[in-house]
Amino acid sequence: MSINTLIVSDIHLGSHVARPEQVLELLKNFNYKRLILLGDIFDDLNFRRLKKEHWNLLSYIRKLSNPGRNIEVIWVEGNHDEGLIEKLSHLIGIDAYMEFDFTINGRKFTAIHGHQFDRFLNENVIISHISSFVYNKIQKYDREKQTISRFIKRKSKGWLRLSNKVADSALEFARRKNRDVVICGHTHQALLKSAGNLEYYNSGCWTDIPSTYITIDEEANVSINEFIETENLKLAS
Ligand SMILES: [Mn+2]
Repeated sequence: MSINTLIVSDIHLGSHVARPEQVLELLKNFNYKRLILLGDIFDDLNFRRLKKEHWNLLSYIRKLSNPGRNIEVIWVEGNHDEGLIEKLSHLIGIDAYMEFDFTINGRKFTAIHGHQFDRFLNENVIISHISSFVYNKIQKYDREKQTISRFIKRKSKGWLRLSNKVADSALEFARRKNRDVVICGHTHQALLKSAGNLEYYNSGCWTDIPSTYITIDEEANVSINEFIETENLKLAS
């Protein structure tokens, strides 16, 4: 299927719940002119945690960025891959940004990871590290269906409040920047919110099932999609 832009965020390579094979399948499923990796592509700076499948995905992304492919590959920095950009962007061969502006069919987009709008995270880094540690532990013991961690995420009022707060701040950011659409990741919660003519989309994450991603067509229509695994991949894994 041909689209203009494909956006994925929060892959968290190196973590136990990363799904590099599924991301790779997604990247191969579409034809696109632009790929935006919208932050938290890596879980942390410890590369020893990267397995073969994680490196396979990185080397595919590197191939995509070959000039002959005519695909613009963009990496927008997230809070988990903070500090990695300088070291890695040339190794993987892609351009890195704090925020990235683009226009499709006259519609002005901005893509930013979203932790900038998360005051709780910024002001309480330690508390948030502890809670994400607990969340990761739960996910680790519940890898198959991830029912427990998804239940916690769905039921947690704090999480929904955060997800909404990031949306509102991002919409305000887009208004000040005079953009039409703002796209974020970070909250791990796929979401669409609008305010007047402005639209906010969150691409969700790849550490939960179903994993989600964003597509933008040539008319600048945006959609949030759930990834559906093919039988082939299910049999192989
Ligand atoms: Mn993040």
